Amino acid sequence: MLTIYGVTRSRASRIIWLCHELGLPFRQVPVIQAYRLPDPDAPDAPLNTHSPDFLKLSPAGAVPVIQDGDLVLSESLACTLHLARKYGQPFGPADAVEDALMLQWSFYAATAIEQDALTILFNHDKGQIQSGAAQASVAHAAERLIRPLRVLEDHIARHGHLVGGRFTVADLNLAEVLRYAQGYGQLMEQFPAVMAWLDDCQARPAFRKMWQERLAEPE
Ligand SMILES: N[C@@H](CCC(=O)N[C@@H](CS)C(=O)NCC(=O)O)C(=O)O
Repeated sequence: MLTIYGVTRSRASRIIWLCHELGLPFRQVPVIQAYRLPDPDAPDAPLNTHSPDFLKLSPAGAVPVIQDGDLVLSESLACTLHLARKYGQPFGPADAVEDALMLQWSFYAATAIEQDALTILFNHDKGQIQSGAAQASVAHAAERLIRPLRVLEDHIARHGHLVGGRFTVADLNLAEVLRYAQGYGQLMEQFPAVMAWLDDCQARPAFRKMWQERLAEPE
C-alpha cells in the first residue's frame, strides 16, 4: 500500500487530496515539521523532519515523502504527478502531450508562484497585515504575482481548466500552490476567472475531505 509521510497540515495535503480523488488507499505517517515543535530533538519528541529515522528517507528533512512499492519519492509535485500517471485517469495524462503540459503547469506553480504566495501567507494574517515590513513584503510579492496570474487568468478564461478541458493533477497542483495567496483579496479580485476556478477546485468532495482532515489536526 502507498505510504505518505507528512501531516496533513503540510504539502502532503496535495497528495492526500489526489488520493481522495482517485479513491486510492494509503497509510499516513504523520511526520510533523520540526519548526512547529518546541524541541524537535528531545527524546520524547514526535516523529518530525529532524528525526534520524525520517532523515534516512528524506535527507533534505522535508515532508512530504511517499513510498510506493520500492520507490521513495520526495517533492510534493513530483509525487502527485507520479501518482496521477500511474493510477490517475482521468486526472493524469492521456498521452505525452498532456503529460508535458501537466509538467509545464506544475513547474510554473513551483517556480513562478509558490515563493511569493508563501510570502503572502506568512505575512498576511487573517486579512490583517501586521507590521510595516510585513506590509511591504506582501505588496512586493503581490506585484510579482500579477504577471503569472494574468497568464493563468487568460488560460482559464479560455479553457476552463489547465489541461485537456477537465480537472487534472495540473489543476490540483496549481490550486494548492495558489491557495497560499488566496486570502489576499486585493490581489485575487483582479483575477475573477482564477478565483472561480479555485472555488470550483476546492468545492470538489475530495478537496473537502482532505480539508476536514487537515482542520482536525492540531494547529
Ligand atoms: N519543494 C518541497 C518543499 C517541502 C517543504 O518545504 N516541506 C515543509 C513542510 S510543507 C517542511 O517539511 N519543512 C520542514 C522543516 O522546515 O522542518 C515540496 O514541494 O515537497
